[in-house]
Amino acid sequence: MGTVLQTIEAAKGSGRKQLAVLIDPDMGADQALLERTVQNACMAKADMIFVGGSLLTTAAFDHCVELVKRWSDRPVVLFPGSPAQLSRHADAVLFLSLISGRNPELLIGHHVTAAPTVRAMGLEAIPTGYMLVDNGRPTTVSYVSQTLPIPHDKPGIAACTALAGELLGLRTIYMDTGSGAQRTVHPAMVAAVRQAVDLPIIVGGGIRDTASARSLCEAGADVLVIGTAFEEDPERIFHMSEAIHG
Ligand code: 1GP
Repeated sequence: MGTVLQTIEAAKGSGRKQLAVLIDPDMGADQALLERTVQNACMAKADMIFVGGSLLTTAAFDHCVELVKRWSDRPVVLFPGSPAQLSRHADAVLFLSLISGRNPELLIGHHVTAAPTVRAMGLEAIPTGYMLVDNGRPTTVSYVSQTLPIPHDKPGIAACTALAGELLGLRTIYMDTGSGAQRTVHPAMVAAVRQAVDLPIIVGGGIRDTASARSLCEAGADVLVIGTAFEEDPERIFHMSEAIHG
């Protein structure tokens, strides 16, 4: 079996869209709920499980990742909101650089802090250009990161930003309107980024229905990340998975 990045690239190459279920590490406080969510993700044939969040209110991050790994046979990928969100129980970490923003700590600072730990844990690091996109109101991630998101209706800015990330050697682009967002990234913006770069494109934030999942995939998204919709309605994961996998 190859690395998680190789799996994502192979799926992209064959046109197979992927579903990543995002688990908020605070869910670890309710182990029964966490176990149910992980089991649902596996039964619904989610391709990966992402664990992370921009703001944690509980301290049991490592234990949460350990439980997710124990209960699932899918790759567990960290989507860290801070260098504290690392765990040797995961398979990989999205080594995120917030390229839509101009906060040096999130472009390189936290990476310097986290790099020795990532190496010591033996985690696969997936160099990822993270682009925050405006969804009409501030989200936790825009507030916590103290960065300005890319305007929702400016696909050109997103395309140039993604291209810069590709030229810098990043391996995936993650476009996000933030957890629980009122609207998703506009498919036209995904299409513009698809035109600009050949990297796998991950899209998340506010995906709640099969129609928007399909239109994001058609626009060129390779991986859809869904969290809030499954927390609100766990059954929805089965419909969304079908819509994404076709
Ligand atoms: C947030 O992309 C993720 O960073 C998922 O968002 O919780 O809105 O699905 P949702």
